[in-house]
Amino acid sequence: MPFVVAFPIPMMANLGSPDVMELHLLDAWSHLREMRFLILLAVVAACSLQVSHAFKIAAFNIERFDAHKVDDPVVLNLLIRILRRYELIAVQEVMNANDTAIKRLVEELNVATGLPYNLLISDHLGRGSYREKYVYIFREDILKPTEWYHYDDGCENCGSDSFLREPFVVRFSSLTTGLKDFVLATIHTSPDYAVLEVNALYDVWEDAKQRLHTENIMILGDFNADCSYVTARHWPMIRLRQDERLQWFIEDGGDTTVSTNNNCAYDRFVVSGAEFLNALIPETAKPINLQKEYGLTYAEAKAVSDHYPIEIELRKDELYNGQLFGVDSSFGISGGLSLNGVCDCAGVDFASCDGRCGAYSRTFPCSCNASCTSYSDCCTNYLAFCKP
Ligand SMILES: [Ca+2]
Ligand SMILES: [Ca+2]
Repeated sequence: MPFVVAFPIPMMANLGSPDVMELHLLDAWSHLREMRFLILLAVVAACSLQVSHAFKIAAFNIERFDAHKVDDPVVLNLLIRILRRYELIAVQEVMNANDTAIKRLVEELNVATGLPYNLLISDHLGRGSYREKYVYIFREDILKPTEWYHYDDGCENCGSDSFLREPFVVRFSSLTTGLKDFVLATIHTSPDYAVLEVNALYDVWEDAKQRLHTENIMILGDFNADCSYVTARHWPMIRLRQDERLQWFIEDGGDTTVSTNNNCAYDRFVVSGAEFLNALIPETAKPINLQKEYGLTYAEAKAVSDHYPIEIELRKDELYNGQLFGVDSSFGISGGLSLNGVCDCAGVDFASCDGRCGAYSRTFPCSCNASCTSYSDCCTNYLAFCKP
């Protein structure tokens, strides 16, 4: 039950010196009041249980999320109003190596809602010193993460890995939705290599199906899949877009950016599996325009993020019996370390950018990262392979 109520006890000492009879009457009256209060509470709780079945998943790039956002009471309040719409949120761009800011956000969310949200946190991901974490925030009373891993995207020390921030894959067990078991894989692509990384998400999908023995998979997050990063001419070369078993939910004409100067559908849901697709209510998929939804100025919305959250609703379990998961697991679950081990780089051609976009090291003879053009140290085939 999402309710915790303290009953005020009448202070007998303040009632003067009533005789025994009066005391019994007062006692009975007070019990009657408590009973009526309890019945009222039960009715309210039952009603709230019925309407609490709506189940929404969100993906939200909270631009450079760190302590300065939870320290700002206006931004914190807005973040809580946004997050409380959802049962499950995949957050991108969590900056700090220590998780104090994101934990504080979820603690404040729990105080505001009276609900037990918990969080599952990825490794600190990136190729250089700039790193980000993925975080799943979820209602622990109705959702349980049962398996998780970082996608193994190749060898970072050879420059042959495929993602700047490899996807963090989590399987959830869900009580209140018709779909009881599903997998989410969240991503924040490198804008410089969005075409290649969105294409490589196809391999993440194939790998997840094999590892987890399910087709019910949603890839969600900031794909950077629009405007200058992914253009109409790129779609034919992106397997994730071409395979008809995968359905895309935020349309190309959508706008997931706070900026009023552009109209970019960077953030997406991509879903496979007949059961998952049947469980979704397609018309509920949309970005939440923060300015319109919360009556904010551009500056107020921008203080929260440069992205809008995107959301989608899952059908409820019509036969849900009110069962809840226990909430005794630790607060702030570590998702462990990325699987990238040190590789021997056998067979890797360090003079080529084929399969090595983003590669940079002082020990490499040439570079395949976006700044190689400014430093004039690109491998000769950089443009051909990395800027399709
Ligand atoms: Ca990587
Ligand atoms: Ca916009």
